[in-house]
Amino acid sequence: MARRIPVPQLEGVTREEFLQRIYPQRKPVVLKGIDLGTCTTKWTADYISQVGGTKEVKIHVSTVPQMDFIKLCLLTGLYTGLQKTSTRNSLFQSHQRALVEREEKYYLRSLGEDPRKDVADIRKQFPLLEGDIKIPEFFEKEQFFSSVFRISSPGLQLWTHYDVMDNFLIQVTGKKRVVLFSPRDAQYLYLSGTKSEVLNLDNPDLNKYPLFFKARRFECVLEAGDVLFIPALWFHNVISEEFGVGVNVFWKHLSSECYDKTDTYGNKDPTAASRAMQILDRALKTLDDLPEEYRDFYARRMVLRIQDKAFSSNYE
Ligand SMILES: O=C(O)CCC(=O)C(=O)O
Repeated sequence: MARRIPVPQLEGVTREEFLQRIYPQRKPVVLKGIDLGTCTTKWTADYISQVGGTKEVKIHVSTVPQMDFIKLCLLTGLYTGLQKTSTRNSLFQSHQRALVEREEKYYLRSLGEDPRKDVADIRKQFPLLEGDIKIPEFFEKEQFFSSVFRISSPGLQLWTHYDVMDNFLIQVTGKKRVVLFSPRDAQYLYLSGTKSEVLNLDNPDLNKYPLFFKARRFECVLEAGDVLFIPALWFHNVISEEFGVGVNVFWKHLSSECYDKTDTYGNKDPTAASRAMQILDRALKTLDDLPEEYRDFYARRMVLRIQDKAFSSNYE
């Protein structure tokens, strides 16, 4: 079983303390006692239904608590306290009976007006709710990337993934358990793109994922009013212990030109990283010209070069 390391919790941290002491460490931390405005008392399911009820949103529906992309289906409907009131998505309609016969779990992750071009921004998509929440002003305005409204059913688990932006995950109501893994442990997480294939963190299939137990597991429980700082590239897995409403705000850590201009979700690798990955894929393909014995030898030499270059000792 992986070691569980509690994420530090800090009370009443100021902007200066955060920027000078906490941010440079590039480690997750739970900030408690931050003034978030009236949202923590106002944002009940009834209130959100009234204020946001005419807004059409896309909601993920899952027949199992552990969401993955295969068992997931998107429905378009009006948001009324996470009751579906209208559906347009034919995929959903064809699965509707199967879904309602079992227990359904819902997950809302707000999107921009045109998700292919626009980032989510609660100021634009939910102007009537925006006034209730004070986003901690710890970063410069130019660093702002997106603000995402999230609502989830109790028991729902979001797969382990990383984002490329720094993140303030604001738990407005409800309770969530968040498990985090350092970018340094990426090699134990069985990645497929930005996600880990290991869905069941508490009882992983160690025959399939034998190295998973080596990943150091950081953990915290977010209560209403808590803000979790998740540095870019830190993996996170979120289980909603109660029905909960949250907002997460992505901030740029690197200068704007490093990021992929087509990224509206905050999870496309920086352009230099994508280019390097493509070159690596080409290099590996080039090795296909050699017989297996040689391919294996030169692949090992490539691994050694990468290890020498990438695993710097001063970054923990
Ligand atoms: O709180 C959630 O529902 C998910 C949060 C998350 O994945 C994120 O902020 O990137």
